[in-house]
Amino acid sequence: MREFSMLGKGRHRMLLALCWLFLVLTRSGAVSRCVDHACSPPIGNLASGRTLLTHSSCCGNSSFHRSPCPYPTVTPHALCPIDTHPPAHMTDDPFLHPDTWWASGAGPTEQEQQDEIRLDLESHFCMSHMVLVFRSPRPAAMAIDRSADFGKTWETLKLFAHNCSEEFGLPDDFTQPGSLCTSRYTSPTPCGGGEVILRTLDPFSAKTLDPYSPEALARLTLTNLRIRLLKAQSCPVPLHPPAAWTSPTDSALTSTSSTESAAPYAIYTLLARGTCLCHGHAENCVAYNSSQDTRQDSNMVSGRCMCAHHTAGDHCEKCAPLYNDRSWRPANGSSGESNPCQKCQCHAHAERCHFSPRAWLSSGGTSGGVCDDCRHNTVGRRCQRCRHGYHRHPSLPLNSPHACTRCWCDPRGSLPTRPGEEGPWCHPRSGQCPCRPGVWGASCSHCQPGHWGFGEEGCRPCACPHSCDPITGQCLDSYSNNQVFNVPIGGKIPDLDHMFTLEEEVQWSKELAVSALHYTGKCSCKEKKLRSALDLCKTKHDYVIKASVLSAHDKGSHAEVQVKVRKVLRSGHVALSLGTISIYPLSWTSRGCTCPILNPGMEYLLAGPEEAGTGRLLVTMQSVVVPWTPRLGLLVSEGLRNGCT
Ligand SMILES: [Ca+2]
Repeated sequence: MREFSMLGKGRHRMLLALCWLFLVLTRSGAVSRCVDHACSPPIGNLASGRTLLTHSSCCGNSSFHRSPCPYPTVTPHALCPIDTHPPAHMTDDPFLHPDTWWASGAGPTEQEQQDEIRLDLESHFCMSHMVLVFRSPRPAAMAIDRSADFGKTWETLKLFAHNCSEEFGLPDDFTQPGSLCTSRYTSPTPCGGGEVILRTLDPFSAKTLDPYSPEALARLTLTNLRIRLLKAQSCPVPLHPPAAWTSPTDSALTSTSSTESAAPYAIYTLLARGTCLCHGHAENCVAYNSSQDTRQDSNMVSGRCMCAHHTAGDHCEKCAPLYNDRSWRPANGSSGESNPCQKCQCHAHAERCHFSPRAWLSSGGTSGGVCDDCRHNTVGRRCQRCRHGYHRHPSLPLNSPHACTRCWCDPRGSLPTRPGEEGPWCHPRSGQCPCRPGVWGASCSHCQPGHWGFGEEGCRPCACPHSCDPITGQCLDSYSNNQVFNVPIGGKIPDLDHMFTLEEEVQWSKELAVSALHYTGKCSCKEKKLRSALDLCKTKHDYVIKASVLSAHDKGSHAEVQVKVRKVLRSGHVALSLGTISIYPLSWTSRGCTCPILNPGMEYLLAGPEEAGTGRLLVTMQSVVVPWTPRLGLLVSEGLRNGCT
């Protein structure tokens, strides 16, 4: 069990050579090992390139334990005696400088001699194990401590003592495995080249524990390392010095032993093997801050991770800003899973997102990212909706910066915005504005069919059944007008089936029937006979026309008959021309039927008076309504030409 302590100097050098070879090999890898896999930065000596602090480095003297050295040292170097064995000799290259060492100052007595070596790191690192190679006999009592909070609190990793119960009141881990104290590495022999080795994880844990698990990191992580040399011991005088002690190093030791035997502790090498802390998400680290670049040597283990797997932070301890769709996890060093961070779907409208446990749960454990600061007028967990006052552009994709376009609502036809709202509002998908009553169109810009008077109060319903002039509200009363719809661009075409039901057809034919005036049984008309053209002249009719009856309409208060004028034989104040006009039978109002009878489809000779004021052509009981014949036409034309003058 004590074979470690018996490692010779040659074996120690071989170990260092293997480590160095490993470092060279791992740093020259061209293909990233992080692709779809847990990865780790190269392992190196954390003490390399860094300043070790000791009592002697603050002008070490024998009274350090009465007035401890105030780390970090502030003593001007000029005031100190030249230190021929500075702490840096513990971290120099063991191949280039095989015989350099640090030596502590001498105490009043060997037993009281204490010293301390401290390594302050600028960030969190992981240390797997450390090795001390002593030039002096190894201490009779020693402690190795670490801090993970930059020196605020300390934890002892291991105590070393010849007699654990005597020195520390603890059992020896030889007799009680797992004890904090051990008697390993405490023998004074070998007097030179004796090693002390500390493994941060015990061999069983090192094999079974995922190195990126919280349990492992709790053991491996540190910001400061402290070696307390508590009790020195002298080399037992060899009764028969071994003949093998003839190496140059050993002869150097022997030759200088007389002059430097006062140094109770002397250390060739301090090796703190470790890496920067990256949670399995990086294979390289760079200097923690730029000021370090100037004094960084090639063997130095830097502290800031170059993160892969969409992680971020000095230690890849969080997800990159846009990759928080699931919570951050360390990689798994046992299975090799990289456990990368997942990108949030923000449709190119956000540059960061955060993880929401609630969103994660509601998605059934598939997505928990919530986009932050959605741009381009979008809102929503995924920036997938348009914000108030904007609506989706009908043709652009959602990830376009112009996917949301501003609502345009006609202020006259739209409902006013509510207090506190900025700008007009429309439906976020369709862009439909909220219209006032009777108003139509996506931007509420015109009246619905059957409404009129677009303005601040919306549009009013037409007074007549179907349609009216959209500006004046005047009823458009012909059948044909009903069929003309002012369909807005982008508006909805009115439901024609609805507008013209069978019922309407029935109503129309009934109107025709009632007003067509062929209910001869209802009214007994004493029709005026036309015996000669003189009859026309006698009565002094205002108008005499040849016309065919197109239709007749019951207007409630009166009847209106549409005729097509074929020939104007005489006209009064109203200028008549060929074409469709209306004539008004008066007898409908007074008698409920119209005499003389005007049958649609028939062609008549019509003569009657004009209504004063309106200029309407009237049909009275004195009117002439005679079915037209060519002979009659000839007769009347001739009579009017000759007799009515
Ligand atoms: Ca050295």
